[in-house]
Amino acid sequence: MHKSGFVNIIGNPNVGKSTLMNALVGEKMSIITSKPQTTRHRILGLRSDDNYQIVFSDSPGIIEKPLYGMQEAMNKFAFSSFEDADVILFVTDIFEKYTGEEAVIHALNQTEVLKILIINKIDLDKEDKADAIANIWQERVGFQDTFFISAEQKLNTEQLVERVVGYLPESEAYYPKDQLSDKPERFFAAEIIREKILLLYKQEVPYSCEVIVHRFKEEEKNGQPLLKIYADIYVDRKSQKPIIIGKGGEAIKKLGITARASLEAFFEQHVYLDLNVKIKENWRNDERTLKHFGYENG
Ligand SMILES: Nc1nc2c(ncn2[C@@H]2O[C@H](COP(=O)(O)OP(=O)(O)OP(=O)(O)O)[C@@H](O)[C@H]2O)c(=O)[nH]1
Ligand SMILES: [Mg+2]
Repeated sequence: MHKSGFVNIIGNPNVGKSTLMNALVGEKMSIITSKPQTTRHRILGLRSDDNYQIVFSDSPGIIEKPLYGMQEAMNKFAFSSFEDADVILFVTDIFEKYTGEEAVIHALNQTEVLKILIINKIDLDKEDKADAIANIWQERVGFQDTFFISAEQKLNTEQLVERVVGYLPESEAYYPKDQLSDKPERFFAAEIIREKILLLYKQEVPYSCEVIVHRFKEEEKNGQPLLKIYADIYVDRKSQKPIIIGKGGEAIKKLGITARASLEAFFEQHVYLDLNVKIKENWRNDERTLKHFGYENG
């Protein structure tokens, strides 16, 4: 018997959804940073075996009060994950405070999809709070199951996979078994660059950036393969361009070096990286640009 199904990972920003997705798939599909609102799109990560295929979906953290069209699109991606699944993994961590009034709780109670409560970051649970947190959650939402995990240390994550497979319907695989994601290589290239922007720049600057890879080409140099990646970094205000570039180009140089190292690790080959900063005033609220940047299905 072969099982297949869709398993959507949902939760607030910064609880470890992307870390969990990567741990479950076994590859770096989603970028991870210590900053909230790192993930902006839905990203599929596939895990296949002879007897099953799990189609995981990572999503942006739910934003209670979206301020930009971009954040509204992110919320649409997040809320669509409540419906098109066989199993929902609702992730929270031992630090999160919920009032019980949040839209996410309403959405969890509305959906008829099977739900598993995931309490993450138990490696940091010095005061043994995880059980009490799980009890509060169980009172708010009828979860079919609860798991205590550390996504970062892969504690209990393989047991979670086994349990999830148990819940999946009998079905043929939806994707070729050797496929890992639904996204093209240039999407991952852009995400890796954006991850470094989140790590290197402060405050609002990384949130106002979008990275678009406009050329992604494998070439040869001196008989060696070389992956050439040309990316534009869009900022949404003029004043942010000199911040990205930095004094004497220092900041963008550092960005280029760290991004290139990660790109080489990800694509397992030498990379030439060309970065350009462009201004697209107020793009986070501009419908046409949002569409162009891939937020149209939000
Ligand atoms: N100690 C510890 N840290 C974790 C664990 N899982 C995730 N983190 C950290 O929590 C932070 C957020 O992780 P992400 O995976 O980016 O969280 P996310 O829910 O995808 O966040 P958004 O995409 O912003 O919604 C990062 O600094 C991770 O390293 C864990 O099990 N233990
Ligand atoms: Mg994420």
